[in-house]
Amino acid sequence: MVTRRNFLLGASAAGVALSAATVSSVAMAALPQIVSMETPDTQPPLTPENGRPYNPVVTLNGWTLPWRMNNGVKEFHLVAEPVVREMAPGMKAHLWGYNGQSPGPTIEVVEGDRVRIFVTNRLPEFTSIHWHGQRLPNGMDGVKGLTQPGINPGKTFVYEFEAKRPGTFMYHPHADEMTQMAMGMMGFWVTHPKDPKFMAVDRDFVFLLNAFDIDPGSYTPKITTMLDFNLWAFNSRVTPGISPMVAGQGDRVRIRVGNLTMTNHPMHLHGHEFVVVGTDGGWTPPNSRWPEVTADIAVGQMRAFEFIANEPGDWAFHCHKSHHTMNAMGHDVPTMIGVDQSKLVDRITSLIPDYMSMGESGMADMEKMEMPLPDNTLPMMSGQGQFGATGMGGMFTTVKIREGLARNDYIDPGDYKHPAGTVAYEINGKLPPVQRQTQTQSEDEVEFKVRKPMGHSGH
Ligand SMILES: [Cu+2]
Repeated sequence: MVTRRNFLLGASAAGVALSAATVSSVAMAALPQIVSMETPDTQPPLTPENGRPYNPVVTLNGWTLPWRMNNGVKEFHLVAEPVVREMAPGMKAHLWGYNGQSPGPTIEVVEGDRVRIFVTNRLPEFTSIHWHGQRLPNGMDGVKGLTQPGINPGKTFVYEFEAKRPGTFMYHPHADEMTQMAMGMMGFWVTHPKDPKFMAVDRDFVFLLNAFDIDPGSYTPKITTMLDFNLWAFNSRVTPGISPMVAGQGDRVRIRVGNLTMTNHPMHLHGHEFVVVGTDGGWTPPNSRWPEVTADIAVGQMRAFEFIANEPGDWAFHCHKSHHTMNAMGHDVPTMIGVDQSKLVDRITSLIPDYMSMGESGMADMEKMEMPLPDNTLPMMSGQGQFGATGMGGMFTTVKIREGLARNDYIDPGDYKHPAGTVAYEINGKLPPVQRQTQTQSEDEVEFKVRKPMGHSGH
């Protein structure tokens, strides 16, 4: 079992740094310790060692912030600061976040907890934190100018309120949002119900949807981009950098997702039906739930999906917008399907010897594109499965369901071993003749027009 103490001990080996506040005034010495995470790996659930009991969540490629109990108040310390986030092996982004990572740590409290959050600003400009979805005094809502002045660089503000409503929440700046959210400033918040048996599940995964526009070869997101992002992420990670969600066969699994991108994402689960048990406003009434395999999450919304992990296997879980399961390289390639490029290639290679044609039979060429990439970017379609390239990037991961997993076992079990005779296979045989249906219109009267709009704005 993972307790807070052995989590911290284990995690310090894995990269948690406990650092004293750099500001050495007497006032700062009274502030809670700053806990910082150095690795983008998924951390084990943080089982509470004080306060009321709850069933902790697992943050995909993230972690939960430890707190200090001070006269019955849970005290947290968030530090807004520039961070380096590995988005997938081979690509690092220079982002803004909290306590060493973007997104910041997940905050977990219990319904009715008194919560005090110290927010220190180490950014070059003012900030604030809005506690998205919470019931709280108006002056704690974090809207710069409207409910508080900005937190200037080097300053610390304190927010304090009672976590009144159980459910799924987010936090993010409400000061220069376009810059600060495009730079990765956001975090997850879960208020657990007073009764740990209420809505209890075996596995409870949480993550945010976010998006960045980072040119291949560069490190910093373009903050003026409004829709045309090129990296579609779960918790500032893209495939192949996103951890699988591991579950035991028969487990009740919850996946909570918050959307802080600038467009909607239809999230799709393979092999199982889920119900939406929670929204940003709380738990859904049981008689309002219906089974589905895809649920759209609009900008600013949270959804909690639940399903029984009945079917063992490696099941895809991804955004169903196919350009959201791609990475940065090759986003701007024109459609070349059906275009015979051979004559063109001959003429271009006489001018540019290294020229290579692409896309003549679809974009699958991109999967095996092994030409050198610029520094610090990811191929558009990567991801490897046991049968070869998956051609996936961006908002894609798997739910790995295995028989007989221990309750707290979140370690990637590797590729699913399919029982004999259960994998689609190639068959060799003579194709039967085509049976043509009678048509009222002759074929040469039918005019086909295939037109694709240029550009790809309006994601
Ligand atoms: Cu999407």
